[in-house]
Order: sequence, then structure tokens, then C-alpha cells
Amino acid sequence: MTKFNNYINGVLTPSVHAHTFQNVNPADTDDIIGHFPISSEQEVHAAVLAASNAFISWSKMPAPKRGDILRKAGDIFTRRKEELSAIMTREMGKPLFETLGDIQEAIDTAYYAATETRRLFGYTAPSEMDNKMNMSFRTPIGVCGIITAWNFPIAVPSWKILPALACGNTVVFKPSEDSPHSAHIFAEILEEAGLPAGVFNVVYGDGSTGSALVENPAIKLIGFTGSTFTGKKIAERCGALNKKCSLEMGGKNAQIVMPDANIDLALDGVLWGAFGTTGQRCTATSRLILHKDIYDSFINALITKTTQIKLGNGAHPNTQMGPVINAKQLEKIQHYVAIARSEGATCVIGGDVEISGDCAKGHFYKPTIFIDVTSDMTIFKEEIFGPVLAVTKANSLDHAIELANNCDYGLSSSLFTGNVDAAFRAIRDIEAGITYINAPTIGAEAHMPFGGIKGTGNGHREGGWTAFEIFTEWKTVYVDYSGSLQRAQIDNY
Ligand code: UN1
Repeated sequence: MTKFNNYINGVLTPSVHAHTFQNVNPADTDDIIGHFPISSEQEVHAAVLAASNAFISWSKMPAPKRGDILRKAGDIFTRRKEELSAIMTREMGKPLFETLGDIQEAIDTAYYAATETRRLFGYTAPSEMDNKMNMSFRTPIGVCGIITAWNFPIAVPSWKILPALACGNTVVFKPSEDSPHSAHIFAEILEEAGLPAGVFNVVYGDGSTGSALVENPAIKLIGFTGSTFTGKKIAERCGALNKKCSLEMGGKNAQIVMPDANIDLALDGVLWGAFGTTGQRCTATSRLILHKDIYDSFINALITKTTQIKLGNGAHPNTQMGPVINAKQLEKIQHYVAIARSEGATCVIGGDVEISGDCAKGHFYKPTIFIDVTSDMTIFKEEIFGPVLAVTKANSLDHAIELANNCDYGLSSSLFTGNVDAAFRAIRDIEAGITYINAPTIGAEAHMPFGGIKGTGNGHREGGWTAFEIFTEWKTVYVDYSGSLQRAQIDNY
């Protein structure tokens, strides 16, 4: 059995105590990938100390030089893409074509971050005084604690870690218990790229490890992706401790389809949005809002297409939908499906675990569709994080948008229509950080702002240049070369 160690100060460091957790293949629970430590407060402290020490020289390194290392990391991710995709599929289940995409997102992010190190723009503005110059520029924040979910084991950490490093911060990364092996490879790649020891550290563990990271006084910022429940707790602690904190949390994303849409495209869109990654994306389409004129025909076609989805081990080339992540998540899905039934929604396909054939040894759930879902039902409101789609009827575009907005979350959204006026109204009126027109709710590109409003986020955006706002502070500088005391707002007015 492979035993994995934390990565602290450039060294794979055995845990000081015996507590470990198992990393299991969700498609075949007999397949144990390895044991990882549940890191204690001392181990977190050792990692944070290494990162604090490394910050002194890393933050002073010219940013484009840091960028050269990140570019090299992009090259190594590219070289190891196939191998890493198999590792990722084995530990978190999604099919290989999806894990390849996950890594591509990290490659894109690495090259983007590398380039951005030559463009960490500040700004200058005229002074209100003679012989005085005003300027402002970005500075790194310090040691950043990064805590992420398992559904995008490489892409989502890369959205945070690579910009953080580009800006001159150092990092302690606590990956999800369900995708630690990918984090191990992440560290290998950054080391090979030439990152100095201590700049990037990995501590494995559970909620207690994450909590030790949040509480550590030398951690200046927490970047978190995960549940709204945990995110809110982190935000409370960061508020009390006066730490910067960026949160990417849940979603309950809706796709609206109007009668004038390209219906085949809308069908393909919802199939990919709802059942891609087994519905386990924050951006997954978990609500489908259909205009009444196409309600019945669209549902019939959707059921037919859903029956064709090939469920199985993501490592097999024909698999279209992999397992859900673990037994607990499978139970959670079952729980929500039972509630949906008891509240009067109609299950037209799926609604149960899949245990036949290739699926016998894993955590598989059938692609599931509930129709006649109303806005008061639990399945309409709460994030399930599984292959369960709730379909609701709308009388008009305005009604559809109202239904889409009737939600505590605000991450992604989508409208299929052939009408340009309808599209622009939806772009304006849908309450979400991301709106797609004639495309599903999933598919964010690495160089665009990513994040949500309402229960999804706390005002930050990852992806593209907006991530660099998260990982920098501002320094404002006034240079007075008049040789005399010039009192602002007083001597000049
Ligand atoms: C997530 O939803 O958990 O837009 C991240 C997408 C991916 C990233 C999703 N590029 O679906």
C-alpha cells in the first residue's frame, strides 16, 4: 500500500503521528490508491513556517522571473497530461476526456499567469499638487492557505495557486480528502519547474486540518472552493481574525429553453450541463426551465437521449458518465430523491443507484430527471451535487427568469433562444455571476472571471485577471519633489 507524505519545504515529510485516511477509487472501491496523513496543527504549522520563510525571497524575485517558472510548470503539465488524467480519473471518477480537460484548464492558467507577471499593472494619476507624483502598485499578501474540492482536482487549485504564486505569495495547499493524489502530482510538477523549496507546500487531511490552516496566524488569506456550509464557517473565522478570504461555493444553476431555440442544441446542452462530471460541478445544470409550448416534447426527447448515456468506470474509453465521489454523497443523492418524490415531483428516468455490470463495485447513480418541479420544492432549491435534474414549466421569458432567480445561489445560468432581444434581456436580468447564451451552464474558460453572487460567493472572481485582484494588496506612493511641505487639501485650495 502506497503511503503518501505531506510536501513541506520541498521535502516529502512523514507525518508525526499515525492517523491516515484512504484514497479510494469511486468506480471500484476494492482499488485503494494509497494512505494519506490527516495532518495535525503542528504539521500545518511546519508548512506555514516554511512558506513564511520562503516568502522573503520569493516575494522579492522579479515577477517575470516567477512567471518563467510558471510557464515551465505549464510545459510539464502538458508533458504529463495523459498520465495525470489517468491518476485523476482513478481517484475521483470522471471520464478521461474530462480529466484531460481539467488539466488543460491548469495549462491555460499556468501560461496565462506566466504572461500576467509582465502585466501586474498598477496605475498612476496626476497629483493635485505641483512637483508631486502619485502612483500605486500591487504587492503580494503573504502566505495563502488554499482549500479546494475534489471535482476539479487540478483545474480549480490551479486557478488559485498559480495566480497566488505569480503575485509573489507563497502557498500552503490543503486538497480534498477525495483527490489528494492529484495534489501530490501538482507539487511534483511545481518542484520540477524550479519553484524554490517552501514556496508551495501540501498538507493532507480533513476538516480539522483545514481549520488549523485558517486559524494559523501567519496565514494571511484563505482561498476556498467547496460547500456553502463550510465556506460560511471559514468566512466567519476569517472575519474574526481579519484575514482576506475568497469563497467559491454552491450553485443551483438553471438552463432556460424558449420555443424559438435550436431544440437539438438545447438538448445537447442540458445533457452535458446536467450529467457531465456526473452533475458534480458547482456550475452543473440542476434546474431546467422549459417554456410551456415545448415542455412535453422537450422532456420526451430528453428522456430518450438520457437512456443512451453510458455509465461506467471513467477509465474505459466508452464511458460518458462516471461514478459519484463516495458513499456519503450517494446517500445524500438518495435522500434528495426521496424528498423530491415525497414532495410530489415526478421521476421520469433514473431515481436509483446503478449496481449492474461495470457499476457493481462503485458508487454509481443513474442519470435522474424529475418533472413538474415547482419552486417551493426542496429539489428546486438545494444543491445536490449529483446527476439529478429538476424540470419546471414557465409561461413566458419573464416567468422563466423569475424562476431562475428564485434561488439562494447565483453562479451560472443559461438561456437557449433564437431571439436576440430575449438574450440581452436575460443577460441583464438573470442574477448570476455567469450567463451563457445558447450554451450550457458549464464550460468556463480560464481567462475569464469565474464566480457567483448570492450564496455562491463573497464578491471575488477567480479566473483571468480578476484572480490577481484576490492575491494582491495595493501600495499607494506619493513622491513630493517640491522641496517644501505641501499640505493636501489645504495648501492647494
Ligand atoms: C466547477 O463548476 O466546479 O466551467 C468548476 C466549468 C469548468 C470549471 C467548473 N471549467 O464547468
